[in-house]
Amino acid sequence: MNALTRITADMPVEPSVPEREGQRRRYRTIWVSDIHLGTRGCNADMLIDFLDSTDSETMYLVGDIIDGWRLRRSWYWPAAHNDIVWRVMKRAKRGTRVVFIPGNHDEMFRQFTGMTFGGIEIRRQAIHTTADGRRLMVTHGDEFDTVVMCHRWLAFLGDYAYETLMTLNVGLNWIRQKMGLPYWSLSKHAKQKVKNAVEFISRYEEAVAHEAQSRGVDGVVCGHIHTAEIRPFGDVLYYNDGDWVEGCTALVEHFDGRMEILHWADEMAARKLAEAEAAVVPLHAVAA
Ligand SMILES: [Mn+2]
Repeated sequence: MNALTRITADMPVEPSVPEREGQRRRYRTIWVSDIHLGTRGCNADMLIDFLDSTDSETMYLVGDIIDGWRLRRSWYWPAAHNDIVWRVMKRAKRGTRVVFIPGNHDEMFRQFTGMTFGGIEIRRQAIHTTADGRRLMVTHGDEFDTVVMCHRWLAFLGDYAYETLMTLNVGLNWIRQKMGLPYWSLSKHAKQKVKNAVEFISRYEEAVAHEAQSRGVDGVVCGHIHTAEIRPFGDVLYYNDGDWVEGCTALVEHFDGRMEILHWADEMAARKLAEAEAAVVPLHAVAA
């Protein structure tokens, strides 16, 4: 029994958390990756909020959307994870072009390359043309682990320590939320402290950009290393849309071709602050 069959069998007609009403921010393109549905580390509530707040003409799911590796070990599929699948399928139904590029954790979908399921196109890679005419190669990016010749990252990612860190991250943020504090990524902070990880990231980015240059494209969009970035390497632009386990980020293209990384934890914190400020009754009103 594969994960795909099981997930579709469990799929409800309606999501457990209904879609939020109201105006959505519109973009030309949205890229998200490394959601890792099926793991406790996935920040599903934040992603649901993001999906309910935005819309786009095209949406790329840049791999590691469903964590098949983890699901095979133990089944973990809460209602919020269904809600995300439901929302993505709903987007496709409403007319967004949804392209799914499987990563290494959801490689079981790679066998369906070239097919379309529920309006979602499955591709191995894609070429995206921006509004200002630039050609970007879109790929998950796990193939560059070996190029970097540094299995440190895999060792780091596959590590028991990393998983423990992810679980701690969820617990810590649960407590922070109860205390009214915004989301803060423990794992992201830890990674910045590990010299090897920092070194790996920069070598990885360089390898990906080098490949893009040799293919004659103007830039590359990938995920995989859970580190959002927009960085030029020579004439090539390297874009990484980040992840929804640590950073909770998405890459977006505005209608004029301008690219931006959205940090959703910050966006949510700013919105909550604005709502709280709006709810405060001015002192003089109380005194009167
Ligand atoms: Mn990956």
